[in-house]
Amino acid sequence: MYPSLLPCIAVAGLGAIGGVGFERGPGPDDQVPGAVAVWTESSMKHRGIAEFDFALGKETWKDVGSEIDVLGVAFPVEFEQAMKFVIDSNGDGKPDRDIKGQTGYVELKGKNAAGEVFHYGVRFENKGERKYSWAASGAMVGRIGGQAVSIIDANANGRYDDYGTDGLVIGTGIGAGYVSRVVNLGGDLFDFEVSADGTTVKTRPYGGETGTLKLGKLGGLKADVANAIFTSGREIAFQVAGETRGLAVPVGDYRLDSALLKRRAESARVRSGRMPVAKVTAGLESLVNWGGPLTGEVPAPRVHEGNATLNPAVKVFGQAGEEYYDFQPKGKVPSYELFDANTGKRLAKGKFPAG
Ligand SMILES: [Ca+2]
Ligand SMILES: [Ca+2]
Repeated sequence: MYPSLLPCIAVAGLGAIGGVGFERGPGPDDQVPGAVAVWTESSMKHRGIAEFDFALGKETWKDVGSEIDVLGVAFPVEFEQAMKFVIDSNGDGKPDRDIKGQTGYVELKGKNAAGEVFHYGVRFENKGERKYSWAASGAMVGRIGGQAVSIIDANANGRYDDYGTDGLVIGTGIGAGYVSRVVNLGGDLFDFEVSADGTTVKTRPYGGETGTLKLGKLGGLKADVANAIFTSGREIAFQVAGETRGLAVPVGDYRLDSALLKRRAESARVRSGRMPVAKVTAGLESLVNWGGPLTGEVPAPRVHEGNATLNPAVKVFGQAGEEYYDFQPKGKVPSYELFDANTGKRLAKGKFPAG
């Protein structure tokens, strides 16, 4: 049996898409909006993460040049070998840390424009001779409303207040959503504000109407859902993977922003594709059924004596219209069966071209 994350994909040349499953039913008890909502302030502290394993919705990797710049502070870099450089991690003019090989990690220390000391974890990936990229490898962490909260500078600009972009992990899992104007802490919704330097978070009970957003089990695919983020507008986002009973969210239209599927060393990403928005209405549950059966679409496949020639630009869709892409590792690809979209007759089977 082929052990791929996405074991088999039915391919239709003209593309038939599976149905879309949205159901509504009674939701959990409605929150009663509080008459007075008072902000509560929580302090957060940087924690460097040498073994970074958060699943982020999106993240920015920047090139390592002759320095790394965080918040306007330059941390000089000097290459000693094709795959080795030294970095001045505290800006005192002396290189103090070696980075070599495929990956590396360092915690930087500097002073921001206000003269306050900041710490900033950075991870590196080798991209060739004398070429490395870096991304944030730390989080501002604290406890809010009884929950562990981690905020990650996912776009590597030194700030933690990029709503809808920077990473937010609630609880102890690895699945990150985005920093959001409204968050769910232990089942209750709160307005959420984070300072640019990430040291202060303010919350107060959310006073608007709420419903439940529930992502069903990933149908037919042998993979763990590392994260699944739905967004409503640019600044409201919820990570719903692992929320098997659904998650209370403000009413609104929710769009699948991204999800990451993992199985051992294999992974695939998911984006909304043709999935319609999930409408969450007051007091009700909006259920999104996703996953297999998957349908692939290839432009003009050719079949000759049972051998199919497929354009590698295949698009793979799930039952809600969600699109699967970025299959890793590159060489490992799903198998397929090619059907005539008009007659349903199987024309060929095989594996997708690598790449
Ligand atoms: Ca130094
Ligand atoms: Ca940021």
